[in-house]
Amino acid sequence: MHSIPEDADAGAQCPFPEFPTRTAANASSNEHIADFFMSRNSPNLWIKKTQALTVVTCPTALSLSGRFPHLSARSSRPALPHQRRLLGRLAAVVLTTAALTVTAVLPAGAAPAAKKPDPAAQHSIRGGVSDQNFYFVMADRFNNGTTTNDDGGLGADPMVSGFDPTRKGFFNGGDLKGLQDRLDYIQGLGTNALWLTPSFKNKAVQGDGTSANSSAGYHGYWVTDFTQIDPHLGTNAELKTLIDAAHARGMKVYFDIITNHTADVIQYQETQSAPYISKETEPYRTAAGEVFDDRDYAGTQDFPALDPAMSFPYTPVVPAAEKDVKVPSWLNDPTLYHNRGNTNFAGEDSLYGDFFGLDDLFTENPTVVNGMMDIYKTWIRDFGIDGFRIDTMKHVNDEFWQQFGPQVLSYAKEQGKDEFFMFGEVFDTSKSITSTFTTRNKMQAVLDFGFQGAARSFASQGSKASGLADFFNGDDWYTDADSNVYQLPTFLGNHDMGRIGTFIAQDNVGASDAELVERDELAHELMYFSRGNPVIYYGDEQGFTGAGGDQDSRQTLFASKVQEYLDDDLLGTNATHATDNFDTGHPLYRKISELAALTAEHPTLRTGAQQNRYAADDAGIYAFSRIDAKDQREYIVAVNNSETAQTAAIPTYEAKQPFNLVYGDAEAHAKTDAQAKLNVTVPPLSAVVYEAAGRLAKSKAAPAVVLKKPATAAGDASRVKVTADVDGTSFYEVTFQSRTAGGEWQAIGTDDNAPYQVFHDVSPLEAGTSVEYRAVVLDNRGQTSASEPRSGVVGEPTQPETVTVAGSINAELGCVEDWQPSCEQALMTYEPTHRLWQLNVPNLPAGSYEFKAALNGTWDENYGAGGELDGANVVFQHSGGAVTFLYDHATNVISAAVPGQQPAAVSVPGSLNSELGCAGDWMPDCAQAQLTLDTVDGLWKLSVPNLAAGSYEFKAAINNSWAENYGLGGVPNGSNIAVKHDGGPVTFRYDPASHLVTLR
Ligand SMILES: [Ca+2]
Ligand SMILES: [Ca+2]
Ligand SMILES: [Ca+2]
Ligand SMILES: [Ca+2]
Repeated sequence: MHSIPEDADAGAQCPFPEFPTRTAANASSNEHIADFFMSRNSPNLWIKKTQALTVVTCPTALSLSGRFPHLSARSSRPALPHQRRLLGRLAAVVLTTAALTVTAVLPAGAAPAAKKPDPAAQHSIRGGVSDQNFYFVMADRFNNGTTTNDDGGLGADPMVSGFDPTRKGFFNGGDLKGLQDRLDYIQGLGTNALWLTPSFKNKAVQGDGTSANSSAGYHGYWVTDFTQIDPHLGTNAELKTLIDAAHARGMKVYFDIITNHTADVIQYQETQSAPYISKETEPYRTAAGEVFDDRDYAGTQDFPALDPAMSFPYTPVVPAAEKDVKVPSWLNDPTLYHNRGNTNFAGEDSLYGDFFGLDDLFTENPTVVNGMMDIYKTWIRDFGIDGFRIDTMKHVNDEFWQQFGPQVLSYAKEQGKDEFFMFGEVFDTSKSITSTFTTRNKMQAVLDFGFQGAARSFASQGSKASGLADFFNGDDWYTDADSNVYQLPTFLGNHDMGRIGTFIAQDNVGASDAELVERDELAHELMYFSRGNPVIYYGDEQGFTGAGGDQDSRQTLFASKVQEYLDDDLLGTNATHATDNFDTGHPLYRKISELAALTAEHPTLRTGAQQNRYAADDAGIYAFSRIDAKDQREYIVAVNNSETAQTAAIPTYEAKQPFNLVYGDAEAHAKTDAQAKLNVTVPPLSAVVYEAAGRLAKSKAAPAVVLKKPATAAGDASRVKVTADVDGTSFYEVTFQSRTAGGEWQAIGTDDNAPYQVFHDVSPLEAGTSVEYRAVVLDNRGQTSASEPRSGVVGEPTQPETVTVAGSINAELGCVEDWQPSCEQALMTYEPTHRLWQLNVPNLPAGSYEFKAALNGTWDENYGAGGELDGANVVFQHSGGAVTFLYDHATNVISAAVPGQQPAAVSVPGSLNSELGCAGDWMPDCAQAQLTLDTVDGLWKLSVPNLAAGSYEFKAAINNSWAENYGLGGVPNGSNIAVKHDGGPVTFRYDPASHLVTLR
């Protein structure tokens, strides 16, 4: 982010030295003009040669002719000695484009001129809700309010009723009345939002009819009747009573709903096992037998008539006894389902396949879209439901959500539900994927699976604290005009993946119960103090654990008779599942209540802007600020995942600001130093929170802002990454706008933390379309400043023929001489999977090197520091050994990376693991997925003699766990790396310098 305008002339003088100056923080206003140099790109922009950046804007641009000739790369290197010293000294923000606006040239200390703020400037929104404390509860497993409904009115046979309290896969007896009886207990946790697992009438038992291979619909995900509460759980009237009782206490009630599938009722005439048949193999046909593509109709109100016998790859058949089992009755029409067989959870079948046999609805068909909207609108109207958690969102097409989201929301608002809130289950940790649903697909929020992974790594696995900083830095993927990351529900475990208590026990075998509880508390502290709406999975407050996910993580709070639960070791208590566990004195219950109360007292900790502040490179302190845009009182949260006390000097917004402790075991009072750093000591495995005694000083003037080159986001050609460099240290909110040729400026979204960026959804635009961007900064006095516009192009850039690392390293690489753009030994290799160019040098002698990226073998097109065309040389100090050069043609940035200490193990967990002979997929600790270190070139390699043809996804995992992992582009916790393999041999190579996994 820091670079220097190239070719600045240190000796030049501003012709108008009396023109007012604007200084950055810590710079005085009476400097000599000779201390300034002029930017080549902005002839009326002058930059001061000191540590703190000072900018002078001259009213008239100097003529550039003759003064700054277009220097070739050859003549621009080596950099002049004085320039090089300058490069070292200056820690300045990039200011490379055109002149600053008038608001940015106010003299320091002068009263700001009354100037109309730029109307584009916005506050970062807090849409949907950002103050909910969810309690996520499975009604069958919470409290048995009455035994009269235990068998659901279906009689004594468990294989018919589904009721068997000795089996974890059957109804255990809990119900809505039981929930209502225990509202005090739930509210005592600070809960203000109750999220019920699906509660509609289910197919009571599914399976092959044998006791061993059957289970019951106790979890609610096998719906037959979408209009009725399951009789095991109660009645519609009891639901109404429960909702009214919750509302009377100020608690909302959320329903867990499903639109992807119904119970498994449809069978296929041709097969029992039902392998997936692709649309390419067997396209859909109309009732008249004509081939059509359903995608052509998705999102419209049209759809061809279909015929069960003609239209599908499998012939759907409904057993006579179940012909009318589904309600509403339109659901009994088998042509309203995809009928292609079972999903393998990848590619097309992820949308069209049956989820473990469950009947997958034809969600491209408007009959299904409208039918589903009607079902759920009715529950809003008749019961006053406050919102929905939406199951299996990833398995339903985009066009469905683009209708369902806005239409159901506006209906709820018509019903007076002003805060109605919907969030989807998108089981994925890649923000590029999960954020699609809140941007392109117009939904309000998704469950934050990424947070779950990052929080577990931190609190349970002792991973490096910088992993959390990396994780939160990606939050900007969610920023758009009507939603952002602040409204995502966050969680630590759930009914599918397993409980946080289980993960902590598994990750810390042999640790004391006290340590396990401390780690559990640390995870909750991180969840309550960081952005999002925290979700408590019922039973976590009693230290529940369990052998794993799914049925093993669905224990009852009432006394259990399930053998697998009775031997669970609960954290923080000697209690077992043999007795009720509604203990409000349990340490975790008390901790969660305390966190909820504290954040209610200090709402900024829940809704304030969150700014990364500090992260240790190892286990240790991760710190962040929370600050309310209006209140302007900063909080510092510091969490420590190491087993010893840690101290850090944490950057804040303001120097000499007193802070008071509001949470944790630390000094009661502290004060930031002259560099605005707060010295904080955090005890092992715990959290500390400080609140500033005063408000942030008002900004004197809105700071200068410059856009970086907008570039296609790594791994997602439908998003353009737009980043603004803001020259200042106060609290700012940056609104981004875009327009295409002839169009009006449109708001993309507003970011309230550095780095200031958005990932603009350009999916409606053709590749090659030019989009213009601008950024407007709003400071805490309501003043604004705007960047000059800068253009980006939609889609992947056309890659050059070749890229060479041309520089003073070339002779060492075996080239004839240095600075040789045509040298073969300096050619980089294009890695199509990552869309990056890479050159791995196993052993480069120690020294100081300079280089640039030269394209197509000549200097005609070359990029230097900061990805600037004809820019300054990149300087690289090397202590000897392996180095990897990387060039990204989307940003034109070339960089050098060196490996740290070699890890003990590297593996490629992914969907290919079972093909490699692992027990399952996505197994970082699988023996067959391990790479070995090739000491010749310092790369880790795994050669697979014959990998079956297919589409695979994987990542690199370090030391057999997910705690440290790298995805697309070598990004920590990044997106999965996707490849299509034609079959045959393949070698996976992991480079510990760039963290890229490449295939050969
Ligand atoms: Ca019951
Ligand atoms: Ca589906
Ligand atoms: Ca949105
Ligand atoms: Ca940001």
